[in-house]
Amino acid sequence: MSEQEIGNGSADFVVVANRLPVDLERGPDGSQRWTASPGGLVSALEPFLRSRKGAWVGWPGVPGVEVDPFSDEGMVLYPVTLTAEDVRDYYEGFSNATLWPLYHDVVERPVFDRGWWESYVKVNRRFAEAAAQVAAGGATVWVQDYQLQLVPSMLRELRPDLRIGFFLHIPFPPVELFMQLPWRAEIVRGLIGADLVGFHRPGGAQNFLWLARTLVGLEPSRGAVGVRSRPGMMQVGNRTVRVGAFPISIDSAGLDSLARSKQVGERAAELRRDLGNPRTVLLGVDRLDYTKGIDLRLQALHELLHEGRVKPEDVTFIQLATPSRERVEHYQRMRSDIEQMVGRINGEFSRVGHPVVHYLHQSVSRTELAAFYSAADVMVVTPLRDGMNLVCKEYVACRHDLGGALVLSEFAGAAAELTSAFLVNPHDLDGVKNALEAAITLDPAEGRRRMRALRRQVLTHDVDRWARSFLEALGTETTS
Ligand code: GDG
Repeated sequence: MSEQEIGNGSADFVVVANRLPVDLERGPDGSQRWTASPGGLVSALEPFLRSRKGAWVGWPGVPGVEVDPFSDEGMVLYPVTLTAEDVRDYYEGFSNATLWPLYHDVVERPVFDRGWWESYVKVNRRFAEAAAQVAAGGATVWVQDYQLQLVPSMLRELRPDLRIGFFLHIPFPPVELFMQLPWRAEIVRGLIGADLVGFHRPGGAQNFLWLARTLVGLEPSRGAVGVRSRPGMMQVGNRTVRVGAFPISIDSAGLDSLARSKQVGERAAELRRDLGNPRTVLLGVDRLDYTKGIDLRLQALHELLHEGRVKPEDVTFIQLATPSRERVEHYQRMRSDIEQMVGRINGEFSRVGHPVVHYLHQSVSRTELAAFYSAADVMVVTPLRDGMNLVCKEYVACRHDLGGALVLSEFAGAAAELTSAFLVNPHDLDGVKNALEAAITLDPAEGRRRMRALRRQVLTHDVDRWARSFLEALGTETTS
């Protein structure tokens, strides 16, 4: 592609997401450099982006910088500029202090602020305009996640020739909660600009269909097939909008092979030695977020230690809590609560040189993370609500030795697939304690049986299958 073509109606396949798959970093001397931030989504979509003329529209992660579109190994990166006010109002405000808590069962109270909403509309329009600019005639555009729910309709207005898909990575809430949103009809109207609206779970798709009927007066298409396994359909003017469930997953084979590597095996053994070879290593891995139930699992551990059901000399609990949204108030409060609980447990139960809880507020490399998963006897995943939760699938993908046990919240989307885990209701503290104790004392043969079943699911349902099934339902050619 020539330099003149970059960003100008040249891409056959466009991903629109809040963030670009690369971050712009600025040095103290004002210099700029790009660093890759590869996540599951990036690796799943890369083959599609590179095999056709692909483009990715997103924010480079730094406020107030204007960067021209550029080409990176066959893919166009199209940066969208956000000012410091946009970051405060559209991103930290409406996206993360209104929509995030509202869509996660109002675990925290959502803030409804008219100024934030205006910013959300304005920034969504900017993303839609960028996508309209870069997409070729008849291109497929795939819009990602809750920050960009108005983009489908805005983009359709600008470019009726495009095929538009939307996928929501977080739960779509029960209708009673969604109805609290002052701008509920606008959001639904934004989403129905897509040809296909995808959710992790059929329940989310059903809620959305009901709201589209109730708030916007849409009728299901004749012959709609329901949303259990095939997309449901609605008539929007002379268009059909399909709605369905597409549970996301991970690069299962890639992680399996990383976990089998000598480097990861040795590092996992070293980690256990460093911990003093405890009988049981428990592990939590989460963005530090109030939806993840980190406090609940600490409380469960605290009570088990108190009751003597778990001996401090036998267990070590590692909580890796990756820094997240540190400027949002809910997150600051939660961080100090969790750190206080860690201090309390360690104060009461640790010995010199042997803390019971190892709390890491930092992020580690993918290889190090695979070693943590490989070293852990019990993986503890207790969100109050989670769209899917990839961490539990990653743990399973790393356990080629069929070791380890998974304690998993029923309120993670993944629970529908990982039925051989110890499933818990995170609101039921006694239930969480019982599950932790059962996982700690699990008979190895039973553990292997459970892990084999979990691996069968995770290894056959990977992120590539997810992307293909979404794009096929959207009617996009996926063989290349
Ligand atoms: C949203 C939805 C849905 C974490 N710490 C480190 C690290 N991670 C990686 C994990 C995992 C990812 O971050 C977290 O993904 P989750 O799915 O668990 O959670 P969210 O960030 O909330 O994601 C969620 C997802 O979107 C996809 O649709 O499943 O429900 O909330 O991949 O491994 N990775 C590395 N170092 C860390 O310290 N390298």
